[in-house]
Amino acid sequence: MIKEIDLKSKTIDNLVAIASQFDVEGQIVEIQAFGNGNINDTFLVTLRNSTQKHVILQRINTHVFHQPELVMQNVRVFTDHATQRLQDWSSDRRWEIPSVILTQDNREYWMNAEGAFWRAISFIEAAQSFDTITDCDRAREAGYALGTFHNLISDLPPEKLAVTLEGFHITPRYLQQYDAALAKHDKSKSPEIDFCLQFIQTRRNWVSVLEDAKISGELPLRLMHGDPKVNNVLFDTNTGRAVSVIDLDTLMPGLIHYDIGDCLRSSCNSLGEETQQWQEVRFETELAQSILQGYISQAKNFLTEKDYEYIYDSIRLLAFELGLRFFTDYLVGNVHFSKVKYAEHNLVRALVQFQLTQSIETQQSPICAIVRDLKQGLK
Ligand code: ADP
Ligand code: GN1
Ligand code: MG
Repeated sequence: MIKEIDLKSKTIDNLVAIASQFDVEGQIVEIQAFGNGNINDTFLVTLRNSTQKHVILQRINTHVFHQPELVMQNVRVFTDHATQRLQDWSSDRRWEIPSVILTQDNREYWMNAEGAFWRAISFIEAAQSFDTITDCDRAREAGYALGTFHNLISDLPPEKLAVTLEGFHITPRYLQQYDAALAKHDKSKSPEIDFCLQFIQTRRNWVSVLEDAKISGELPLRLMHGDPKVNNVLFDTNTGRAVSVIDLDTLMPGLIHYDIGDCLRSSCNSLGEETQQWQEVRFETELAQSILQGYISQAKNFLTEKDYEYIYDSIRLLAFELGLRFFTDYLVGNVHFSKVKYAEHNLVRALVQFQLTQSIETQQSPICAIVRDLKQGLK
């Protein structure tokens, strides 16, 4: 938790000074650490005498995002486009798009002398995120949220957005990084490490499944969110309905299958990514059915036959890929996922994802049947 400790030791005055760089109305009454994101440092700023009750203040992790100004550029292109699209939206449902709050001198971010990169984002009021999902209604809403998000960007050409994280979700690249890490690793052997090594070894030849489909043209390059895990979806606190997809840092050209897989791998694991009971982790197909129902209700107009064919692979691959990323990061000493609470944290996170992958594999038939039935139901 090096970064968090370092931030907590900053005086609140420092954070107030940073928040004051942005064009926020009224007086700042409180600033507190907020949310459970793995990458950025997020704060909730509470205001008085202001039309905005709160704003989100974030320090972008520049060890992960080397060109954070490009991230902000992408966010602006998206928010401008989606806000425009929303004006012609026929649905009367609540849907919110977070907006960038500019600095006092009209910039999208503020940097201090040491290069810390800060931004402010409008806070979506009367909404909350969850780290896990346990019921089908919420699962359907999570799927609806991703479908709505994809729908909003379905007419925005991919080349309008920059690649802000080279190799993100290119699973064969993660395998190369893993091989390089393994060549250097000096961790003592343990049954858990052996399990991970073996698990990766037996799936090596399959990791390019989505990249191959991209290269062959079976799956087109589109825009993706990149990180639609469950706690990046906000739900209305009164109605429980999904109202926004946040965390737009990895919005860039890619495959929508990375998003579909990531949404399902994260939402259908009711023990959550952070459980230490990794042997108990299961992929819950009932939740998957509801998510896909919600998703397809919004995405059916742009999904192709091939898109449906790769849904099962995308779920299996994204769980495996995240396990591989966590395990590699454990081997190299917690570089990307640096917010660790204990030495083996990234190892345990990897075990959770590998256990989830195994559970997905053993349920291939029912998962494929769900996809087939939902697709047939559209006819
Ligand atoms: P990270 O990249 O570290 O995951 P996020 O952008 O996802 O950071 O923010 C972390 C958490 O803060 C989210 O899971 C959510 O709970 C909360 N959050 C972030 N932005 C907003 C927003 N605009 N409105 C409401 N809550 C937000
Ligand atoms: C990170 O920032 P956060 O917590 O929403 C990560 C995702 C992982 C996720 C796993 C930029 O997302 O790729 O799937 O953790 N984001 C980045 O919890 O690496
Ligand atoms: Mg997040």
